[in-house]
Amino acid sequence: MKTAFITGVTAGIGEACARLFVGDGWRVIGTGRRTERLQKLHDELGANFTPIELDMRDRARVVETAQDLPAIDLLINNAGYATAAVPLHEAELDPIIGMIETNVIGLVALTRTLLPNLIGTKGAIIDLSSVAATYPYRGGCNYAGTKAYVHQFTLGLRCDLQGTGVRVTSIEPGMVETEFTVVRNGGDQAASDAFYGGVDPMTAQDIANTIHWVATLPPHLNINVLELMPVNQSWGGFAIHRRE
Ligand code: 8X3
Repeated sequence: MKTAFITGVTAGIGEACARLFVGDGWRVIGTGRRTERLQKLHDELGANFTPIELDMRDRARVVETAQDLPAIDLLINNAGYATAAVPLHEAELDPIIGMIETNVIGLVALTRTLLPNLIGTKGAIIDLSSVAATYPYRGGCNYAGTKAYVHQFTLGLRCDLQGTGVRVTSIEPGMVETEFTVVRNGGDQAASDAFYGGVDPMTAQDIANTIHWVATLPPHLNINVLELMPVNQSWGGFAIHRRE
C-alpha cells in the first residue's frame, strides 16, 4: 500500500486529494490546523487516513512531524493561502509574513526534512503553485511571490534530485472555487461568490484528479509544470496609468 503525505487537508484541494487517494487504496497522512475538520475526515475515511494537527508556520513542529513518519511515496505540498488582495502600501504586514511562513518556509522545512524518506522510496513531490506565479494581479504581489518561489523551488529541486528517481511537479491552477477566495477576502463569502459567479470555475475535484493522474504516471515520466485555468479565465493585459 502506498502512502501519501498531504498538507492542508481540512478544505479544498487537499481535502479532495485525501478522499481521492484513500478511495484509490492509498494510505493518507493529512495535516491541517482545524481539529474538528480533521476528525470529521477521519470519521469519513477510516483507518487509512491519519490526521495530524499541524500549523505550517510552526517550523519546529513541521520538522518534528516530518522526522517521525513511515515510508512516504508521495508528498503533496498543498497547504497555502492568500491574504487580502489589497495593494501592499495599504496592507498589514503581519498577515503577509504569516502567509510567507506557510506558503514558503513551512513548505521548504517539510520538504527538506522529508527528502531522505522520499529518496528512500523513489517517491514523488507535487507542489501547489498557482497561475499567480506567472501572471501578476493587483493586491497579490506577496502571494504571487510565494507561488513563484514554489515554481522555481520545484524546478530547482528536480536538478538536486537528478539520479535519485524522485519525481517533482509544480501544479499551477487558476480559479478553483474553494474557501481560498473567502480567505483572500477576509472571510467574505459574498465577495467569493461574486468572484466565481458565472465563471464555471475549476473545482477542487478537478485539481485532485489532475494530481492523482500526475502521481500515478509511470515512474520514468516527470511532469515538470502543469498550468490549469477554467476556460472562462484568461489574461487582462497591462494596466496603464496616464497623467492628467
Ligand atoms: C489563485 C489563482 O486565479 O484565483 O491561486 O487568482 S486565482
